[in-house]
Amino acid sequence: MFSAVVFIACSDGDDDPEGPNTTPDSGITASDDAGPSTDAGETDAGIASGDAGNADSGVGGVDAGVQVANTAFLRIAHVASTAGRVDVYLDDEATPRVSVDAFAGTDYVLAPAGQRTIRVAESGQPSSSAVVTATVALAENSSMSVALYDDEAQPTALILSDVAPTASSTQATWNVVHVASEVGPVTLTRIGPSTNVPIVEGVRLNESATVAVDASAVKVGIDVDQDAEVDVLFSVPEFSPASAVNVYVAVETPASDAALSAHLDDGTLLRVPACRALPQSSVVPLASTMTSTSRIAEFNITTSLAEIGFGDGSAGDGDGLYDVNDPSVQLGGDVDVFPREEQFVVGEIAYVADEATGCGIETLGIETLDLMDLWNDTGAVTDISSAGLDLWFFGAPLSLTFGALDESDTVTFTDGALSSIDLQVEMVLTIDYTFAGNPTTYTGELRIEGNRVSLLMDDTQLEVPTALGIQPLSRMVFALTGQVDAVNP
Ligand SMILES: [Ca+2]
Ligand SMILES: [Ca+2]
Ligand SMILES: [Ca+2]
Ligand SMILES: [Ca+2]
Repeated sequence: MFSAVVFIACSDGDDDPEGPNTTPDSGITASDDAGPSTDAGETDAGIASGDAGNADSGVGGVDAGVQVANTAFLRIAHVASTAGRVDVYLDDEATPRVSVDAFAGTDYVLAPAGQRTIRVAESGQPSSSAVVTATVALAENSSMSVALYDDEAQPTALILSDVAPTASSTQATWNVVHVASEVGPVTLTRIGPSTNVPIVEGVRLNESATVAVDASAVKVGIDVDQDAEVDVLFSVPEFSPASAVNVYVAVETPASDAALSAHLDDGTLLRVPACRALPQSSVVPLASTMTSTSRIAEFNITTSLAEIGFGDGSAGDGDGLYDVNDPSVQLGGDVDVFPREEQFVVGEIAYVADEATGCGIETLGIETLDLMDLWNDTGAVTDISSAGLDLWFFGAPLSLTFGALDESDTVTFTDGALSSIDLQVEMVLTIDYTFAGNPTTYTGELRIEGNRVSLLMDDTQLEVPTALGIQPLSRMVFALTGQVDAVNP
């Protein structure tokens, strides 16, 4: 259903209030006739003393519905990007009733019922410098909102009657208000999870429509050009059940896509940013910044340790080999185990984004994992050097391999930005110390949690065959950790 808007203010700075004769049908005018109490005594009584507490914060406002004779309730929603903080004056009062920042709202303040003039001036300016002037007929006990919005780069006011919430344990009442100047009728649709459901259809500029919507967080699409295709998506958070919320569809200057702001019943104005499109590419580079204490160690056959921070950090520096029992002692010559030092390239993952909207929290399966930059045996430079491991392990046939992905390996986007990678695959180091087909395998894992990457192994093998005979044991440790640069947790 549609509720008519009361009055659109002039934005020309004209102090002469224009009559509310542009109102198509308000239901307010009639009430106004019954509430003629505009005499000075009532205007002042009990009102002035209450404003100071409300003036700056919007907290400490009054609850609409608490009936005070000859009084109405008024609040401000400021979604005009062309105005900063403003003072809002009533009639000829020298002190502003309330002050409010751009993209903020106020709780209700009391105002005397009757025909009132509202003047909006830049913060600190007198009412005579008002940039917006509007008249409003305040019926006794009515609850009204003054919405400041941009109209052709000028702040303008729309005054509307607030709706009462419907009692519901699961739904909130949305009053969708179109204040996006130069935008035609808008249609709001609830997106998914399984089907899309219209919320309001064809709401025109300066009109509003009231509807009950699930109070839980919902994805909302707005069609701004009447082609039945959603143009902008929003992730609207949970509202309190049985609350009434003014949902403003506005545009900011310079022109942006439609923006949503929700004026909650506690006076808070909640900005709901538009969702971002996911990157065109569904490939995420795993380039990671590793900690300098990341290390690989073998405790028994080679008793050797290599650590990224060892050496002078220059290209080709020796990260090993040091005595695993006394790292101050270098065993033999320099071995460059980590040619890229802390700046690992690792590889990349790819995901399928077909169903993603870039709105809210979305988790997508990882389809492929490519770790060719972490280690490979082609002779190319990799994060862990194949040549370095060969030098370390006697030139024995050696490989570092990784297991397959499964359905629990995912990427998570929060409003279209990569916020987490959750990935775990097996990591196996195979070394044939006999050069004759008797491989020893050590097992660990590659794990990414959020933005933290780790290569972890602590595996002890017994009776290890080597070219010099059976060794009783070999303990292999990988302890490499870092952060994946592409993830913003
Ligand atoms: Ca469209
Ligand atoms: Ca180093
Ligand atoms: Ca190095
Ligand atoms: Ca896995």
